[in-house]
Amino acid sequence: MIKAVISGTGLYTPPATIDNDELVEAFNQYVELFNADNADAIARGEVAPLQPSSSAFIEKASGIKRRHVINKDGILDPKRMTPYIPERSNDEPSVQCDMAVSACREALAQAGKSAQDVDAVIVACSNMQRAYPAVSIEVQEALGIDGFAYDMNVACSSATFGLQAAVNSVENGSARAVLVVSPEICSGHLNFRDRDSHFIFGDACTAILVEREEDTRAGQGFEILGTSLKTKFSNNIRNNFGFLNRADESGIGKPDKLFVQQGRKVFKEVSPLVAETILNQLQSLSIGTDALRRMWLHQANLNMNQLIARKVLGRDASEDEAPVILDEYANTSSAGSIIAFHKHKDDLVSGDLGVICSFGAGYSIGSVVVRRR
Ligand code: CO8
Repeated sequence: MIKAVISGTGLYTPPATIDNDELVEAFNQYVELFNADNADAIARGEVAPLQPSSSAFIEKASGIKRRHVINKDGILDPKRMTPYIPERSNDEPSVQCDMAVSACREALAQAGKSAQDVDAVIVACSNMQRAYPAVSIEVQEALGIDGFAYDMNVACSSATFGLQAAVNSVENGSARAVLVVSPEICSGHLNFRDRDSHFIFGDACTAILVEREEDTRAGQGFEILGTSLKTKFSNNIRNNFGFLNRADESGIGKPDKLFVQQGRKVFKEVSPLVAETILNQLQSLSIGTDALRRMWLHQANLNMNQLIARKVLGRDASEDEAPVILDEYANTSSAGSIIAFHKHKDDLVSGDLGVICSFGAGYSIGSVVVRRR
């Protein structure tokens, strides 16, 4: 039987960063402008005045300190509050393709492989920058891979669901090696005018190379012991942007065409589901929680991760056991748990066990148990 392993990972981090103070300053300028422009209506009680945001709240409620973004100026302009990412001609690589190629090259280099060793590319992320042709096929072409490619979207769990698809392709013999790549431009769908969520997201791209064990060096990478996927419908994280928007002009420009969430409900409902999914999976693999060396959790909220880790371990987890990258990256949707894995995997020794776990919109949860070879 063919066994699949993770032999390399890569990360593209946009160079521009926005810290909480900068973001809050721009937001509060927007609030002042809005309240001044609407002073009469506010005085008549027809419009509610907007409230300022605060860096202290953001860090305490989420653990986020800064985020990397594709474009900083557009987001920080209080009259715009949207990244400025110029359209490219059809002859140029798309922005997501550029990010993906960079992350994939690092994953290939880490594994000591070239494009000729790979048969498939899965672009798995929350938003595709166009309807078609598939971004994955563009990435396949840019890397020079002779094989097949497809896009998939399971929001925050896209990368872990993509991992399962890659494992399936490798283990059923339809591909020798598969790249799973997650170019997340979350700033493109974040409402920077919404006080409840303007601080949540950042941009990044991860790549994972999944290969046949027989094609790798002894001791290289991570065995995949099992994947466990779970979905349960919820409207608590929703974005109504889509190709039918133009068929009803009354909805164009409404805030529901961007990211909207009931953050507190998400926190309460998703945390126990995630802990249960991980615990059930470990039990089915006959792995005790005391054998777990590390959890690379989805990076949305620090308090949420600490709660989930506590529910799994039955005690507080150290940062070594559940590493945090959201302070630096904020929530990068499906890339988050893979960034944590990419940055915090090399110190594990042969036999160490860990779980990569994503959770978010859908709801969707993807859990992948791995063992250092
Ligand atoms: N500044 C100051 N005060 C604020 C701010 C702010 N910016 N925002 C809210 N407040 C105030 C509120 O008004 C409220 O005041 P009061 O108590 O007087 O009513 C108080 O702070 C508390 O507000 P909340 O209850 O909203 O605050 P929480 O403690 O719940 O924290 C969080 C809000 C941080 C959003 C938190 O609920 C959270 O992180 N929840 C989990 C969310 C989560 O995991 N979501 C998953 C995200 S989805 C995903 O990962 C991928 C989706 C697909 C990607 C899409 C790409 C764009």
